[in-house]
Amino acid sequence: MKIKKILVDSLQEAIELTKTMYGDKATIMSTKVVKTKKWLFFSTNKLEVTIGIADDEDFQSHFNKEKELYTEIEQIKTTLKDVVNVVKNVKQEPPQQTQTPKPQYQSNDDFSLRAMNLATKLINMGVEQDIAKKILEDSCGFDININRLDLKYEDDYESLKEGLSKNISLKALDFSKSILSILALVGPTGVGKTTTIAKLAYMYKTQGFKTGVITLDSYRTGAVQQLQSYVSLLEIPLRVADTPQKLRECIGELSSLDIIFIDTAGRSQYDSIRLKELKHYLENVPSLEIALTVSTTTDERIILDSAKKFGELGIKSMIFTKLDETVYPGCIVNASFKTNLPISFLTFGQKVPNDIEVATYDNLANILLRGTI
Ligand SMILES: Nc1nc2c(ncn2[C@@H]2O[C@H](COP(=O)(O)OP(=O)(O)OP(=O)(O)O)[C@@H](O)[C@H]2O)c(=O)[nH]1
Ligand SMILES: [Mg+2]
Repeated sequence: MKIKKILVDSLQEAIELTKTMYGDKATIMSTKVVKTKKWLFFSTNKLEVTIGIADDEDFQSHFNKEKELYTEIEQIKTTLKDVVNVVKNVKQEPPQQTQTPKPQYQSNDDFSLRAMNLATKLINMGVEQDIAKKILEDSCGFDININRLDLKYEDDYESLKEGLSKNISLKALDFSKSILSILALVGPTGVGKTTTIAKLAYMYKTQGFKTGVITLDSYRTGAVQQLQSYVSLLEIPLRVADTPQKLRECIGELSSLDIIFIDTAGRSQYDSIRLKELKHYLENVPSLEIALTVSTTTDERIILDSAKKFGELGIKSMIFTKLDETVYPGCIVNASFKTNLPISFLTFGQKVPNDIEVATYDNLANILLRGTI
């Protein structure tokens, strides 16, 4: 912008002059009264007017800026229209299905609240979600009043028993007082085979069966003495067999009994040579039933591996020990469900002969609901 100063007599003159000289580009910026010498000592008052004259570029850039502003406003208008359209379309579209999968037991959709509480208890006890769901479905019936699956009975205990009975099988060993039965316990080391044999021999003795024990664990230091101390206390005959042939002889010696329990040395499920050796002992033994003994304190994957490897011996049921030492008895249900092997006995302490029970849906439901038999 250029600045010019002019002297005029009045503001009116200044306005007219400015317009004539510079046109619309000029504006009066300020005025002030000044004295001018006219002749010798005479002076007159004049109005000094400061005029601002805009450059062409100023106009151009001003014009350009305005133009840009208008373009920007137009763009904003278009964007707003688009946004309004999108919002309208969203409103018209049917509500989209949520992608988040429904948590299995946190929805009221399928099960009643108390049914879901039961599922939560099972899961907290270590039962796998899918297995818990299966058991729950069988513990429930459809209640038309609430339009949901609800527990079949008033209390969760009875309902759970029903659910368990549909999914887990039990093996009640039908020992007879007229025919000789033989039960061998096999399994990994230290799971409680010997202790359980002593408990079993006594339990059936008190039920009127004539019981005896044969141990194949002759080489481990103290193994025979351990069993001897139990059976002599219980007045039960004990034999030691260190070869398959000797085993047959021992069975012959005890053939007048009703039940013979065979204790085996613990061996790793991954030691195929020792498993074969054991198989050699047990094959062709008449009326033989083999039970896999596993501890509930063992990792479930190891229990499943044991079931697979000892399965080659022809196991027919599972005995779960050391229930007193776990807070996750759900592994019993998981293992039995996955292997399809029935459960025969449960042990829950070191005391011989007391801490053992025949597996029932009652004691399983108790363990799962109350954590104790
Ligand atoms: N807490 C608890 N301990 C048990 C139970 N059953 C056995 N035990 C203990 O587990 C330990 C091992 O028991 P054993 O009967 O010797 O085990 P095993 O399977 O015969 O062992 P190996 O012959 O070495 O393979 C002992 O200290 C037993 O008292 C049970 O139900 N609960
Ligand atoms: Mg033993």
